[in-house]
Amino acid sequence: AGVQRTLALIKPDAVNRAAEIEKVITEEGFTIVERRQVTLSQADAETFYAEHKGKPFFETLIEYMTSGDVIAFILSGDDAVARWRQVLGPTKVSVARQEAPSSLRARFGDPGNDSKNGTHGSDSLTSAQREIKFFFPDLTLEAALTGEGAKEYL
Ligand code: DAT
Ligand code: MG
Repeated sequence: AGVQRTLALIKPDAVNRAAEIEKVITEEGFTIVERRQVTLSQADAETFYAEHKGKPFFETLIEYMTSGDVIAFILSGDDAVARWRQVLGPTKVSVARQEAPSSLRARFGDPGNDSKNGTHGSDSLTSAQREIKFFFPDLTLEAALTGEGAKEYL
């Protein structure tokens, strides 16, 4: 897939363990291109997760994402989008603990709540571009690009 950029998040209740998570990021061979700690407003969180509006977990998710600061990263690396998703493990913490016990969601998610999985990663190059622009709107276009065929996604 070549070198790509993806958007990673440390969600509010995992921010106090950011150092451990950043260690995994670098040990897994990703380069941290940009890092920014922000508080999401209700509107920000609803925009970021717009695809999930109307789902039964939406309100819990928005409440969680606005309960404290998040840390956003642009990660760069070979096949970064898919590889970062692999490091995260399955969406649900309960499933991650069963199927991928060494994954970030198994290690840093809240086992009592499948919404509180502690970390995020873009699910495609298209999502990565949208999410990088969302968290880093001031970057130049070139700095926000992700993937060899990035222009196709603009
Ligand atoms: P992912 O974050 O793996 O891309 P997603 O986009 O389907 O997963 O959902 C976004 C977030 O919403 C997810 O990280 C946690 C929460 N969520 C998803 N499905 C859920 C469910 N069935 N129950 C509770 N929370 C859920
Ligand atoms: Mg998703």
